Amino acid sequence: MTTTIDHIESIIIDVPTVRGHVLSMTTMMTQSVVLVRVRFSDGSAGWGEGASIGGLSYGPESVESIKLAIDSYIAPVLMGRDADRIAAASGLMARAVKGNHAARAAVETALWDGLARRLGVPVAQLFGGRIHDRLPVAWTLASGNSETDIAEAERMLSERRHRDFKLKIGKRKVKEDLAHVAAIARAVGDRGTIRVDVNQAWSLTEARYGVRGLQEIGCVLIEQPVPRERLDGLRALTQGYEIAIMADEVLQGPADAMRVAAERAADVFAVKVCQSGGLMPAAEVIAIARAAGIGLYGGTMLESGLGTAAAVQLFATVPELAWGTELFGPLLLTEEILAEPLRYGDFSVAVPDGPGIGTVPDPDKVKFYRRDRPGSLMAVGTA
Ligand code: MUC
Ligand code: MG
Repeated sequence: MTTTIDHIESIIIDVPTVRGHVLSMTTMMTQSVVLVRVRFSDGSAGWGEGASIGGLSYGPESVESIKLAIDSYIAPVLMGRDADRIAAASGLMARAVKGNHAARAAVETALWDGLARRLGVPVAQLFGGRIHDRLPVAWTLASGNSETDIAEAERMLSERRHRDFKLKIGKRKVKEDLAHVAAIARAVGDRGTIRVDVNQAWSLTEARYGVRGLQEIGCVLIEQPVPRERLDGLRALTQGYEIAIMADEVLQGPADAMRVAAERAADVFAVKVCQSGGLMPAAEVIAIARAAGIGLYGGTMLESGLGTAAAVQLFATVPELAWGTELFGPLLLTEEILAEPLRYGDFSVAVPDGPGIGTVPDPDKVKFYRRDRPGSLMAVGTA
């Protein structure tokens, strides 16, 4: 008998971050994500997550737009459809909803989680089976202050939690950012690696100056230094310097990946499930990178534990993740929302063994952090 999609529920949750997270375009004090629960006709269920960063300041989707797209446009076209035919469901979503990749990713992930649970296997098994039992995890230093960042890096190193550090820059003058990166690189020395994420903030002129300086400091990777529209600029930097240039915001799915690869406009892809439009499109981005000889990095949209677990399932199947991952989302939050948290340690995260994405949210935590709970300040628009 066919198992059908019976019900799709989307829930916005707001969880405070452990400290202010300063990016070039915004400072986050809270991370908001959308949890999606799909119920199927045989009584099974699947969970997924859609995330964005800083409202609409980072990208074209916010949690409010993700929820609206799911409730008003995705759920109606998927209701009653065959739950096991995820490719068909994804096709319906793509036809009914243009763009809105995080919304589609959240639902698609819940469908994979549901299918894997019905089969009694981890999601990784549906993507070829896992190759890695653990994935290396970088940490982002983004307090906005060099001394605080150095103290944080020291703590991460001594706890053996992270040794690869991504610094968020692009908000200050290039020269000030270079001094900031140099101070942290000096403090970390050869105990770890230093990468930066400019989040599109530089013009090509600023980037030329910045990239040369970063290269001299010993930084190993520069993420999205120029705006996503400036593929020519990204290409000039990739081809003009030795240091690795990583594409992030420019990669909104497989078609963009193909364009960047064809132009040889990046050395590395930061692959994000939400930005790609789901686990399968992210797998396609990965396939394009592998075919083009582009390095891979497991990126994050700062998903909570749920979305992070889904990404862990996918990246565990990738033969070579030359630049590791940054799947630290739940560690940036003051509270874990999973019933069984992901296990971090030894500079890495363990791939969960259980069926589906390997974990589920804790219902009490969801109840506590959901925006529509009675008395929530976020619900009345004061966020
Ligand atoms: C980004 O642009 O990569 C990932 C890690 C982090 O701190 O911010 C994000 C977004
Ligand atoms: Mg980035």
